[in-house]
Amino acid sequence: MNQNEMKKAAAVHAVDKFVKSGMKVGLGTGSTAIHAVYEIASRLEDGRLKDILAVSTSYQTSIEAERLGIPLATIGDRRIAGELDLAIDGADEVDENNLLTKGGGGALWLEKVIAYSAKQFVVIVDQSKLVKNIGHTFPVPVEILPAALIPVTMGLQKLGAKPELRMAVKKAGPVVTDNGMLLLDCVFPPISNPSETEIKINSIPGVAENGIFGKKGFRIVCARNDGTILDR
Ligand code: A5P
Repeated sequence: MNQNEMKKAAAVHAVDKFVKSGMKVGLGTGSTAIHAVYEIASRLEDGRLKDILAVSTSYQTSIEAERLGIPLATIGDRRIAGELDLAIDGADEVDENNLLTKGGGGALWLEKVIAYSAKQFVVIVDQSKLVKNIGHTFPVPVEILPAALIPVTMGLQKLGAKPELRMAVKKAGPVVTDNGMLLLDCVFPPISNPSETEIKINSIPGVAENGIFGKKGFRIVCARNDGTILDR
């Protein structure tokens, strides 16, 4: 299997196993999560799923979900009332304790709100995303208030990071997120306690959110290139 086939296999497995009719579902962002969006849309279309109400994590996902006719609400909508049955999303790295780095697509802030508001968070990845320590090979994205660029950079350096402002492609200057913020991609020395680092980063004034997902209890669905699925 090539990488895109693995992404699709993980997404189809997760939708098949975890998405049930009547659920309130968070839809992630990125090249893996979009396969889950397509699978849910196809099941709504042919009747295998009914009465799904979804909350999207980005413009990318909202545009596709709207185009495909998946009913959307916001997390604050009274039918959702701040709690989802399930959220499905990709990740940039997954460690041995099922903790994650996310935000390669820049949507980490709303992704974290949705993931942490879900009774169950299912992470869909291909085998290239499994690592021993997060934050070392793939940088941890940190979403920041534009006016706080310099002090936040200094604060992150004090934590041992090497922050780099994410630059846009097809636009001059930096990436501006869906929330009007900037992103600092931070390479850390191997992170021994991700949950603690997640909190330390967020305590720097001017940080909106960071891409370490250090909450316990995430479910990982990982597709391997031999066609098998690791579900843990
Ligand atoms: C989006 O901001 C990210 O958190 C993605 O979920 C993550 O980068 C994984 O993306 P891919 O599935 O495209 O690798």
